[in-house]
Amino acid sequence: MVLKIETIGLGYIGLPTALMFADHGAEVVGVDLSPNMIEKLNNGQVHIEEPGLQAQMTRVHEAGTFTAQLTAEEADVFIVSVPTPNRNDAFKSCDVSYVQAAVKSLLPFLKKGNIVIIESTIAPRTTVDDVQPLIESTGLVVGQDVYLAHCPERVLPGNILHELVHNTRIIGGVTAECSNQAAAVYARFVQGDIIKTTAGEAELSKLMENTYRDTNIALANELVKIGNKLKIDAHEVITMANRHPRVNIHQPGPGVGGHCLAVDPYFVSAAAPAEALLIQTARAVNTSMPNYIVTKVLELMADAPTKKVTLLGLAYKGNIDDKRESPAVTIFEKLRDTHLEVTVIDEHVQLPIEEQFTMDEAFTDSSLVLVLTDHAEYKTLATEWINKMSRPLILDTKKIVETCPEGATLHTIGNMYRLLEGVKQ
Ligand code: SAJ
Repeated sequence: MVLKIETIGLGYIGLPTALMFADHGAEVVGVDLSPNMIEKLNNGQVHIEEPGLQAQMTRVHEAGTFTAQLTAEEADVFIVSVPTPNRNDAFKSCDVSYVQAAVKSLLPFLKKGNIVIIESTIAPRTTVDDVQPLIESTGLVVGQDVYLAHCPERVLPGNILHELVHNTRIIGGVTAECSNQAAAVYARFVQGDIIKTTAGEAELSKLMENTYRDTNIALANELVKIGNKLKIDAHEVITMANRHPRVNIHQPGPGVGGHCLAVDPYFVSAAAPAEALLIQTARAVNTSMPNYIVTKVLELMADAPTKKVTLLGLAYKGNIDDKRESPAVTIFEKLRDTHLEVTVIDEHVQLPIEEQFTMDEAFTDSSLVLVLTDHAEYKTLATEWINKMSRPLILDTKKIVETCPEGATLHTIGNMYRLLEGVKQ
């Protein structure tokens, strides 16, 4: 018999997951709230940009194994993949209301033998404390009549289809049988290891992966502040330190963006605020970076020949179009509120038409170019752009610029003390 899988939430993770199952022998129904999206998907068109996804959609559309609709119906397996934003409280805790609403929407169709999987990133204990009681309100017992597990996704945008198949998959069942049942579902396409654990361990391990990166980046960002104070190049220090076989300091930058690293650590610290001191400090260091950069820009612009500053990049990281939680956006907004004239360029992000400039236009009469995103386009800065500047100073916060014409002064965030000394001389 063909396995019927229903995915609730068809966003960046839900849609690729749904199509992957539809491409591996399952009959898949995708559920989402947006009528426009549903119509597009049923016409065989994907609504998100991800390499290989449209080709996979075309395949399953032709095979007739995927359909999208606005409401839930009966299935063998339900996969919940809906957003979990930060709440507006002091600790920015995890808002599980969309997860709860999604689970409630499938309850009328739940029957014996069904498997419910939560893929959304959730605060520790959510599966057992919030989802299990909802499911058991139907009279069905988890681990006996139906199976419940948290199976977090860990894929990197831009490489989702490969990583869905090849990454290690953590399966956190509420009981051992829940883990066995959910593991068998993913075994359809996962070629990486499938590790069975408890729901709580799966929830916290997912969160700690991103928290580890956030904390490590905070260390690099703090090192930048220390290095600029002591006049020691932080990038050089990191390169040396990382030659040690057991050291891997991450890269500093203008802050940490995206909807994962800048969001997930709060889910952990909100769950145990008195214990999670390091996690909170790391967040504070990373969120302080835009202000730190803005302060340095104001110092660099104090005696500049013009008031114009040019920003390269708005996306939260290189070669993507995603601006969510982007520190570049924060820096842009803060600089715009000063006396400076700010021009921004980002070839990957859709900007209002009146804010679209060519590189030539963006560099003309500028007294400082501030690189904020590591897009490949910024590896080489052309002589004709630099020649248009009033004062050819470049501050590269992502250490992406490899080729800079003679005559320009280029410094990274790690050694901008040199830039500041030069300006003050
Ligand atoms: N960043 C630095 N320095 C670094 C690395 C990154 O400043 O050394 C910044 C980036 O510029 C960006 C932010 O951190 O602003 C996040 O970028 P990222 O590439 O580290 O992560 P995401 O948010 O795109 O994806 C992460 C991934 N998690 C890990 O690598 C542990 C991905 O595998 C997860 O699936 C994803 O979060 C998620 O959905 O949780």
